[in-house]
Amino acid sequence: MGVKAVNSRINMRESRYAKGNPFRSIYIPKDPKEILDTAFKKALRISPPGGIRLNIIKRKKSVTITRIKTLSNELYKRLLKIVKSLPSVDNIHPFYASVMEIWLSKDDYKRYIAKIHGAAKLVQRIAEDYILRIRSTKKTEEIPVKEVLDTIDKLRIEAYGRISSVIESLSTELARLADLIRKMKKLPDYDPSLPAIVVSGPPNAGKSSFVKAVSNARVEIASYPFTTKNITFGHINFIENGIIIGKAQIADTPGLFDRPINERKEPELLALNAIKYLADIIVFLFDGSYERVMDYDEQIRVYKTVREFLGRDKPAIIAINKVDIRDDDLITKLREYITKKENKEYIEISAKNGYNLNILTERIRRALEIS
Ligand SMILES: Nc1nc2c(ncn2[C@@H]2O[C@H](COP(=O)(O)OP(=O)(O)O)[C@@H](O)[C@H]2O)c(=O)[nH]1
Ligand SMILES: [Mg+2]
Repeated sequence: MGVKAVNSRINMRESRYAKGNPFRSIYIPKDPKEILDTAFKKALRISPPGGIRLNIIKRKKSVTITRIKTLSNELYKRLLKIVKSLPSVDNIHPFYASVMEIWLSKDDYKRYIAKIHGAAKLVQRIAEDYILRIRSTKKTEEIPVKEVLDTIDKLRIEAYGRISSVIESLSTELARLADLIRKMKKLPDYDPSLPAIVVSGPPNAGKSSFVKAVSNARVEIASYPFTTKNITFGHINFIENGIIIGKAQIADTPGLFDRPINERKEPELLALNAIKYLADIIVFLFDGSYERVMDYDEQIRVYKTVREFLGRDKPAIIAINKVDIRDDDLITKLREYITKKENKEYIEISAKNGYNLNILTERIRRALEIS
């Protein structure tokens, strides 16, 4: 609608971190069988060399050696690809690194990767060893052809067996990594070059409704708590006189309950990590309605937790939502607390009917120093 950006790099900043979720395009087979099957298929496609000049032993040696080589090369390549595809936890944005630790410690993550790498090298060593042994089988006066062929078969079966068990020994590591990747992929693509607003508050306070109202985020809204289990990003353009003067990303987060950290569920831990590591500012929504799921005291304690995770140097913008179905007693108490105890201003909004949302976005813009 006649809106244009004066400069596509408005309020963008440098970052040492890449844009997006570092686990986005990773695939880890969760079962070693998958890796073995593909490699064996390739190896078994090798057919014995033709030609009548090679004797039966040479033919058997040749095909067996090529199969073992192919098998180990395929496995090596596949395992190394897995190792290389996994980001180094020390180089990814701290948000992703700390969320990862909800499910898998950094040490285990590193150990698993090292074990896969070790397995790749071990497979190659086993293959080389057996290839040498197969090469040195010979027919002699005492050893008839049949026996040589049997030895080659025996060595081949042994090599396949040892190689397979190396791969199978990775079952725990692969399963845990695959599971981790599946969970990590659900995280949003954070853009470190843009400021981030994190919307937080108790369950059912209208966080998703607010994010949906002010951004392009596709979020889920429902009339019961726990709808939002994940973090979703939307983007906001700040517009003045028909011109985009700034951009930000805004995160919808799961609601927080009033309980100690060790009793918090995964969605809450995600929310707290977003507050701690992604937020440049937060918008805290109190639920000021008679339909609230949390009473005054609990809401205040949730607010205090959020403040603690945000750190003192970052601003929190406070709003009381659902004033269209307001509980006056509750709102009076909240107002007392916010203005007297916290010495802060707040704004009454309705995410549902849009009341005061423009003023709230204006406050966000000022807090982000976009002008
Ligand atoms: N009356 C009223 N209902 C609202 C308002 N904001 C959200 N809701 C409703 O409250 C419920 C929870 O909203 P949601 O945005 O999912 O809350 P969240 O759990 O904080 O993300 C939904 O039924 C919304 O339609 C509001 O300002 N006024
Ligand atoms: Mg929600």
